[in-house]
Amino acid sequence: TSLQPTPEDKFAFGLWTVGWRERDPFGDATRAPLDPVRTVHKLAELGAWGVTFHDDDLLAVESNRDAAIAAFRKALDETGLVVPTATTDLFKDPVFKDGAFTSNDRDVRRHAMRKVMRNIDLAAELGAQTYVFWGGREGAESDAAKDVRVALDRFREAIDFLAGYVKEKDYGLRFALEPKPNEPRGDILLPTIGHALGFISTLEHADMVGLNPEVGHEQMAGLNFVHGIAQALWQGKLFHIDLNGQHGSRYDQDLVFGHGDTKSAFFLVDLLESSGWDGPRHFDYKPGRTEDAEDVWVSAEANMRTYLILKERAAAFRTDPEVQEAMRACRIDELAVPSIAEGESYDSLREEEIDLDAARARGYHYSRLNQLALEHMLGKR
Ligand code: ASC
Ligand code: MN
Ligand code: MN
Ligand code: MN
Repeated sequence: TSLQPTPEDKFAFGLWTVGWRERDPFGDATRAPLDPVRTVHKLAELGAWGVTFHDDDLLAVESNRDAAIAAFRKALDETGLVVPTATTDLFKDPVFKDGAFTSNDRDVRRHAMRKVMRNIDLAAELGAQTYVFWGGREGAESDAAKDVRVALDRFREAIDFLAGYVKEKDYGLRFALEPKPNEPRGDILLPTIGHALGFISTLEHADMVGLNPEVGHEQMAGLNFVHGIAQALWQGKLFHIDLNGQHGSRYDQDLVFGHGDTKSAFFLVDLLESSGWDGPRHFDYKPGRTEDAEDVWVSAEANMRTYLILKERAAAFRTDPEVQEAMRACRIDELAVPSIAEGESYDSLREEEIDLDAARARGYHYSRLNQLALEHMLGKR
């Protein structure tokens, strides 16, 4: 298979990913600002399909909003790159230090909603289908500082209000909430996929709100990202995805896709591909602090190469007759059989008996299957 990405692969990058200047709590930026126009051209050259942005990302080198948007549009027209998704920066400005939709300061909450509305107008104009909400500052460092139940009231109020705005304008956008457990706040509201799914079920416009889970964010919470994505798919709530890499529960590393827990990345690609996911393969990573202006593009390419390699490896795994035989030996197909037959009575279940000793003794043979997966992943088969 070719490792040359094409637009059919639907690879997308945020302007803030390749454009990340690598500031961290201990050091200043190591790279110069990147012109969004250059990013669009460079991504198209590398075979990407889409580009995404926070409102403020567009202003990286041009502070006049209209001029910045005009230049960005021109680059999109010249390259054919699409804008599948957009989002609002509700975290950088010190005004959001106590949150945006959940700041204790009502004026700040109203300002945040105005900021989102303005960028939703632009997102719709550029043809975006998904609008992401990452509530990085919605949280607290002290349990005394924030009444979480009231904060969730305000969070819900904001999402309902903005969803109503999209419906009134008939923009056809869907919202995708992005969970993260902590950083920059000590504790962030809607910390995991599960919390966010629960929150969505309480919304007035729940039909148009789903998730944008990020690999590293679930892994920071010690959770299995593949299981989280499977449940989001199962509930029809996977609206978008942020692919990157992470090594366990530590600060948010935003590594290149596959450069963290590679085995989880293999099973993630296997899940996305076998479930028929046809949304963007959106990378939300940060080129390392050590990387120079040219390395940035090597790292961007690495995300796409990793995905394509894992896609090929996952397909080889699925189609290998030995794997299929091993899966049958594990009785994976048996899980698809409903536990209760159609029309079966309570009595018929009650009267049945199982050979408990045989069931206790029977193995499930997962070691063989797991090793087959590993060998396919490592290219040994
Ligand atoms: C987003 C998003 C994140 C954050 C982060 C900002 O929009 O998906 O994970 O912002 O990338 O640095
Ligand atoms: Mn992250
Ligand atoms: Mn993200
Ligand atoms: Mn991120």
